[in-house]
Amino acid sequence: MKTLSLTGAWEFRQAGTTEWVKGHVPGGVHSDLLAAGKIADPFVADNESRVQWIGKTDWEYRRVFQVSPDLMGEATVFLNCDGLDTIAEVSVNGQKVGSAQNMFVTYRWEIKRLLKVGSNEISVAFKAPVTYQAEREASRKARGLNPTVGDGTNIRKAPCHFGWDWGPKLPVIGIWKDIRLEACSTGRFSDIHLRQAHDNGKVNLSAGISLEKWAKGDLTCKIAVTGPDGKTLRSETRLAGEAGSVAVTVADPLLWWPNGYGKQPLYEVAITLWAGERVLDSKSYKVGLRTIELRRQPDEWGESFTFVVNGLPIFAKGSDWIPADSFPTRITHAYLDGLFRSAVATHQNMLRVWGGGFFETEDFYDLCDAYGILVWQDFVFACSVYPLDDEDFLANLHQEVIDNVRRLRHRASLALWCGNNEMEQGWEGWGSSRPELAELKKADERYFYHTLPEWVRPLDPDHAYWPSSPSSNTPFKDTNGQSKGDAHYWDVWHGRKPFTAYRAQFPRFMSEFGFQSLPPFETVKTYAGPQDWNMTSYIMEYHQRSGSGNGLMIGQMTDTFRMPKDFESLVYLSMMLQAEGIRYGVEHWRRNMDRISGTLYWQLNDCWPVASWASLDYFGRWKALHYAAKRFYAPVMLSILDEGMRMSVHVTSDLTEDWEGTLTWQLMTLGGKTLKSGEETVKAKALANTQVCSNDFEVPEEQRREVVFVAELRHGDDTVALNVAAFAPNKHLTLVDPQILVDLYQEGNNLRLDVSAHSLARFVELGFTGADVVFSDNYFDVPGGWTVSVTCPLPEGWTLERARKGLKVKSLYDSFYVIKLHSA
Ligand code: BMA
Repeated sequence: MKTLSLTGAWEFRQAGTTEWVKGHVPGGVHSDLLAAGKIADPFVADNESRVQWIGKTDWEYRRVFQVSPDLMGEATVFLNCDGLDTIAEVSVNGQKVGSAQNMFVTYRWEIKRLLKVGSNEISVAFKAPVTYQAEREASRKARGLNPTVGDGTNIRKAPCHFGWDWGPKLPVIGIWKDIRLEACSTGRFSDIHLRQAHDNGKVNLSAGISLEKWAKGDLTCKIAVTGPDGKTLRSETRLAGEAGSVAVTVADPLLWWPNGYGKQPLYEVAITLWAGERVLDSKSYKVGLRTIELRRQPDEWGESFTFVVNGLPIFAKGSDWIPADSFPTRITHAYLDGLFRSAVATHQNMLRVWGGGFFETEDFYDLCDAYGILVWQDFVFACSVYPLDDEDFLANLHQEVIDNVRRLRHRASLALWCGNNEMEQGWEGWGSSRPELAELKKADERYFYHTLPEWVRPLDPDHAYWPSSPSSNTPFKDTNGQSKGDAHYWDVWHGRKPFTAYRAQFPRFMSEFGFQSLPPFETVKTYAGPQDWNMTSYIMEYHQRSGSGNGLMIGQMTDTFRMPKDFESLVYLSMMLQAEGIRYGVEHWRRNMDRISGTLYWQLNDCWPVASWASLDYFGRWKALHYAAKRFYAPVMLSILDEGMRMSVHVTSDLTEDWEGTLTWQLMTLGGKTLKSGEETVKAKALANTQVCSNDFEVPEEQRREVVFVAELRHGDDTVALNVAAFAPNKHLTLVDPQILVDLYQEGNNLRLDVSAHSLARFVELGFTGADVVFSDNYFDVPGGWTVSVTCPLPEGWTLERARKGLKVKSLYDSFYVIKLHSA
């Protein structure tokens, strides 16, 4: 096969105008206009509101390319478009080639008859997505149910492109994936289905082959599998017709494990198609060998919902994933890799590719395979009612399902296919009373309980299917139930319940729950100027898409903390609040790991700089929540179950072997005076929660604001975790200036920071002016008289002296005004 890439420099214009502008493929109109200096950055201030015309405008892209006699010498020449976003008509040399209606489908047209040796032109005309969506919507009997999120239900395009409760309305238009010519004469692979059968310690790795042929005669298909040890297994088969299979047996497989449970060895699989001595086509894959199942078994609480890998039940620790940039073609490998490293550093082993975005790129799934991140893959439907009663719409969906299931089913990281996000819950909660929706409700059930699984099963019999998230697998009933299936719990954020409400929830798998914060101040500065640094300013509310979200944050903030003294303190408190809330939930669910099999907090990342539920902001900066995740997702987690005056200490272990350590605990004053203390040997059972001790302290009312409970878990000389629990809300603690002292040392390319405090320094935030670094820990407590050591990389080009000067330190005490009374 010969290929000719058509990516790179193109030009584009608004349809009907004459000015062509330089553009780039893969890319899109917004990012091309931005690069050409024709629009202001939509992520800054309220610029997004001034580029809304783009989505209501038709656009054209074109380029010239040279075709060689060699290419034209082949029997067929196909135009391959891996991703057209979205309603597009493709022409070559002025003649129509075909049209596209689905961002997630791969289009392929034979175009040899339209080509000539030498110069050729390709053009792609895009219809305005907002206009297209509105026209279709107008012809529908029933409309979307959830007006707080974007309405893009009539076009097969990432729903969040039309705005979401964390994202801007920037409907991308353009060629967003690879585009190329493929010329071949004899035959090519049209499909390869890699499967692995584990039996008695051996793995049979097979490839089901489908061919497209333009000549008679047998072809040969070869498979070569190279293991991490460098050894290659080979096999081949003769194919007389258009289908067959080829396989090898790996006798001593190195198994692939989710992050935290083992390594991620990947086998290189090369599959080639031969006509005699000539290679016609080749495909390569990296495959992790493992078994995976979603175990749903009756138990004392109902039915389990546990992912089991290589026979081992996994506690899924992770988060929900949204597109990493409003403009998907700007997402670089380095940026994506950085997000994954941050997820891995916080012990995450599962991401849910949420159904309001898109099926992710190869790069994304490569990283999942490489880092051991399991993927809960939603199909692309979210929070609305789709025209699933429309035959054309269904035909469009069918191709989308075929293309994407075929593309992803060989991935070691793939754990689950899930029908949609919150549509079943939507019907149960907000929509069932509207009579005109009855037909659509039936169509919805038919699609997610019959059509879709019936399409998926033959394409991929090896992965579980789940109808919706959340669901109990009983159409529209008990969708957020506690006995079966997965749950989304939003009563703390949207419902304004206190964090303690998390402890009343015992779902079988918590696939969404979240609490917002502002992004770090450095990030706020990218979109808001000093005049906007106020929670209810126009710009701060503009970069808040969850209704009155800023007010919800303030409400909970004043339940927990004192009034912040300035905007920067408010930013800090919002992050602390989010970290505390999510910690509270996860600690509870992990303590109950025999009943709950996973927590995915909403959400890992952002697509632009905004107030949101993310733990990593748009620039990949770690919010306080991300540091908290490193602690609450640790393989050995220390937690304090604080119930009134009773403090119970738990150690929850995801290790596969029993673990031993020491717990020391103290009841101490904020100033560091020990009132009571104890030491316990910790024998933490593998894959279980262990209660280490439980004490009712009966702290007298008048002491409750000045005493805390401190628990330290040690392994030999190392501190594994240090937790502080209070007997009064943080806002009421009688905190005094902790006089934090930080000693900095250079250790190779790293810095060690010894942080000590005279009295309790709650939620110490470290940072450097002029450099972004990730610390080994941040937003941590330093009890009175203690020293806590953390490390970080020495910022590039910095000296120790510069680091000393640039260091910024604060704690909860610095977030509120203290009126100092001076005696005369
Ligand atoms: C869930 C998600 C998203 C949304 C989030 C926050 O419902 O599925 O649709 O962004 O809540 O409201």
